[in-house]
Amino acid sequence: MTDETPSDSKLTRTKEKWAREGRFLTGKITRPEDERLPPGQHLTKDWPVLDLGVVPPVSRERWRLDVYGAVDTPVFWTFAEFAAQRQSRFSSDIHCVTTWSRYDNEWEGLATRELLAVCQPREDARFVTLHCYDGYTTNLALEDFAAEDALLAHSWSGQPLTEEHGGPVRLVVPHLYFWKSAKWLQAIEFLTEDAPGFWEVRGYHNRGDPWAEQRYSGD
Ligand SMILES: Nc1nc2c(c(=O)[nH]1)N[C@H]1C(S)=C(S)[C@@H](COP(=O)(O)O)O[C@H]1N2
Ligand SMILES: [Mo]
Repeated sequence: MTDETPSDSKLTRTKEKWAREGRFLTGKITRPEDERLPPGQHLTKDWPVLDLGVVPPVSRERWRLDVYGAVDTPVFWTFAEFAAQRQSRFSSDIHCVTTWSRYDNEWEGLATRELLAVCQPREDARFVTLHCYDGYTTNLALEDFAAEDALLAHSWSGQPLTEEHGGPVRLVVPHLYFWKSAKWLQAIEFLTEDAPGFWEVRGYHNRGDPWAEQRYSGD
């Protein structure tokens, strides 16, 4: 451990530099329908850990989820209340902007579409910002958050999500680069205006579609 704050860490500075230099861009932007691996990615079988370097201590007992902002029904759940909602199991691929991809991840949790049915976003809600227990944030357009395979996951491969991978609960949005999949999820804020998050204000693309290689701002 050092006394550097996460936003001033070596990793953060290195990734900001990659964004400035356009590192890992292949220039390929079309997706052949039968290709599962996005351009510039390579497959890995293990599951790397990537975050700001601070694992916030939050047990299932202490975990809370706040859902607020431009919604008709704000939600404040304990883990037990969250787990009592209708559960889904989805299998999906992970694509990290640092070029690793991992196939066939088995997730279990609350589908974002189920959450939307509960909290009822207002007509003018267009974006969500995810707030995390480590201070990390990331933003999504409401349509991306509402993807049919997106979920708030508490388990992976039939086991509780480990703390290094974002337990008790993380977001999983499979069709976008993995930095959009917020670990240690604490709150979901619905917004009428977009509010770029931690990496989005540090040179990373606002949407992050791996198939269009939207790695950095301006790609
Ligand atoms: N709360 C939080 N969520 C986060 C991050 C983070 O630093 N803090 N890093 C993001 C990035 S850049 C990636 S690639 C993935 C990594 O998830 P993993 O460690 O489970 O592979 O988490 C994303 N979600
Ligand atoms: Mo990442």
